[in-house]
Amino acid sequence: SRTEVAPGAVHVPDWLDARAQRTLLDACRAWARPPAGLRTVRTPGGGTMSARQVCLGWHWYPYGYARTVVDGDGAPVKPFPAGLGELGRRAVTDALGTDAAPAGSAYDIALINFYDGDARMGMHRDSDEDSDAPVVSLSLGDTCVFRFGNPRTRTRPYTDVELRSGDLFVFGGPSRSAYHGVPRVHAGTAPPELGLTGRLNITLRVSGRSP
Ligand code: MD5
Ligand code: FE
Repeated sequence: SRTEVAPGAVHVPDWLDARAQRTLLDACRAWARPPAGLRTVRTPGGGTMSARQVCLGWHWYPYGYARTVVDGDGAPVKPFPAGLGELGRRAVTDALGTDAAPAGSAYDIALINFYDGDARMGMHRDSDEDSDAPVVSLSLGDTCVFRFGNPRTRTRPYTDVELRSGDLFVFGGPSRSAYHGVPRVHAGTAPPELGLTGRLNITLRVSGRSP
């Protein structure tokens, strides 16, 4: 099934089967190891993001992209694997159709966010990429409430959607610039056989930068 939550914003529940979820989780665990591993993100205002993060391809920091972990151990960011680019193109094709998928090896950033039971993500827009290509979001582990807002304000109107392990969400077209956040994670709801405590979200993005 496939639900268009807003123009260009499509939720595909259960897009990754149990085996694909396991493979992706194992890969995330390897990417999370140092150097350039999982880190806590600090915002310029002195805040701390409760979701911890690891980046592939380009390193995101508040607010820009770099090739090294400028706000962590200073190591070069791990490479973006070609397999994730293919997964991203397949995701966009399934959610939005062939015409919406960016060409060739366009996907070159993966941001992996780890949420424990108390983690949240406040309402924000993703605007540090120099590209309006669709963002691909994959969820593993605990169910969360994903809040999909609007392009104008941090506040209502918004739609709350439950994202479960294996779900795909693609944000293209006018929805690429909508406010969004994760107001809550339902601890202990991950599929037991996955062996994950908490939630992982993988986003695939196009930097729009030259290598
Ligand atoms: C998450 N991550 O569940 C979300 C999924 C982030 C972030 O928000 O910035 O790492 S990605 C949701 C997203 C991306 C781009 C556009 C829109 C939503 N949107 O227009 O709603 O950890
Ligand atoms: Fe975001």
